[in-house]
Amino acid sequence: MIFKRIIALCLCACLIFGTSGCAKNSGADDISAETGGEDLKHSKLIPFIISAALLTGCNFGGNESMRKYPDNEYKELPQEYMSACENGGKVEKFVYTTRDNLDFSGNAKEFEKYALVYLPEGYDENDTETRYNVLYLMHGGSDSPEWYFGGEGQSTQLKNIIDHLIANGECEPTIVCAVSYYTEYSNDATKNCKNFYIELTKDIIPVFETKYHTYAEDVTPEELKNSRRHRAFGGFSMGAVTTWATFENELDIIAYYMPISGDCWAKGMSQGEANAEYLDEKVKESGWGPEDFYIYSGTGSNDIAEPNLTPQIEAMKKLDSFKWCKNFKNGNLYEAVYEGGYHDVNTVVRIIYNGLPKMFG
Ligand code: FER
Repeated sequence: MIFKRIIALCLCACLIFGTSGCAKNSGADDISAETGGEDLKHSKLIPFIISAALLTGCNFGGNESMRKYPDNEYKELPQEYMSACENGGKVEKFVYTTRDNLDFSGNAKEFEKYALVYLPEGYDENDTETRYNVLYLMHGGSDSPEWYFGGEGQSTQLKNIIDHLIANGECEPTIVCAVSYYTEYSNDATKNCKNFYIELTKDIIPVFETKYHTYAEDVTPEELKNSRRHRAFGGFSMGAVTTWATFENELDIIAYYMPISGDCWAKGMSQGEANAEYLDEKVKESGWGPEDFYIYSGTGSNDIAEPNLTPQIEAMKKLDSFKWCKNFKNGNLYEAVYEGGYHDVNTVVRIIYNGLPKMFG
């Protein structure tokens, strides 16, 4: 890859130094105006341009991955994506041990919990070479991982949609881990959502990413950081509240976020400006910059959370850490709106259908 880049750079250098007018031009419009009579000279450059593009893998995004950049704009979900896909993945249970992570007495009782895991078609536990992106996904109030994936061996609309996205090459094969913030020690959703990131990082990720073949080659903090662009967190309603809380705390190891139909509650519900400012401060404290993370948010136009979420996103647009964009090539923040959508699964599957292809890499 590096070798190819060096050749490509040499070709680009030939291209630049061989074209007399380019250095003087300041903008695309100027270039086309000034080079109007130089068709012949430019036709000689075409093979160079093509070979440079081929050698760089047509990747002008600037990082080593072959990341695609589809436009962020809301697209309607094709009807056929809702029914079963010929080459589908499977859903299984992942069992892990956790405890009251806020009980520092030393007596916190351990107990078992599970997540429902979507594994893409072709996932082979014995193939340790192939690596997969991972999306951790949180349900809404009084629900469970079943809300997304039904249960072990089951198929749901969401599973079908992800199967189709992967089968059609619209997103890379991705593992989806549907988690829950409910625990044996607390049913206080607000408190659980705020603190779920602790369970995620202490009890889930180290075990989950040892068992499943994510991009983390091991689960040391350093390796989780190296693989952060292959890790996402998303959720619906209280799951979105959890997503914002995870964003506040886990930028080191998670680069992509998909909060659906729910605002940040760090400064209280429906406090868009205060929460936006708080999130901006958290980004600055983290040391990461606007190029280091992406937020693909979404909601329905009739969704009860829309009047909470949209003003927060509007406030975020005005702050340094966030850059609204129609394409993640140019920024890190977007909110998709499903016209006519309510606070329900129909909105959620459509936002995930739109959001997942923008994640990773
Ligand atoms: C919101 C975030 C979360 C919201 C509702 C919720 C109406 C969740 C409520 C619940 O599950 O009780 O912005 O707006």
